[in-house]
Amino acid sequence: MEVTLVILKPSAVQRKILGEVISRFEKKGIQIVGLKMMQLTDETLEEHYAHLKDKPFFGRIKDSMQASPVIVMALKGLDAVNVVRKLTGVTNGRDAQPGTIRGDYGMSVQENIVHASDSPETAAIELKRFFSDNEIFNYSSFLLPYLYANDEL
Ligand code: IDP
Ligand code: MG
Repeated sequence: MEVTLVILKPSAVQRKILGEVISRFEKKGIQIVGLKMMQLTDETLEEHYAHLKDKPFFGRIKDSMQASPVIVMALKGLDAVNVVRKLTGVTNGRDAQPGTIRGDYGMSVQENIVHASDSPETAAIELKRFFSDNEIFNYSSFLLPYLYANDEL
């Protein structure tokens, strides 16, 4: 099973759609193994969005991610990284497929509701960035036999 990182951005917090977005992951069969609210710092964002630091809009992204606290979540499932990216949709909310979170809830590239790790390697680094080991839980999911066949696990 993989664990991946999702951030519910200020665009989700302010628009009061946290419950709906979290519910989508739950209904898909993804297990929530970590969840907390936090105010992101400049330092964390400069690390998290290092691949964008030379872009002219980098300052705006940082401001946007600090406009309110965010919710960070650790989500577990088979191929969770890929599954969660698919549920999230492409970066630009106007291009994202209807049925995806960005496709259903957003009109913007920047204000696009969620962050999701883009590979297992990135997920491992990002989970460490936002969670300490004792904030990620290992607990039985009693639905497992109804979520997966034995040979998938
Ligand atoms: P991703 O979130 O789909 O993985 P990235 O390219 O990693 O997309 O960009 C990280 C975040 O930076 C995006 O989710 C979006 O909020 C913001 N961003 C990316 N490109 C732009 C842009 O061209 N204008 C404004 N914000 C952008
Ligand atoms: Mg990205």
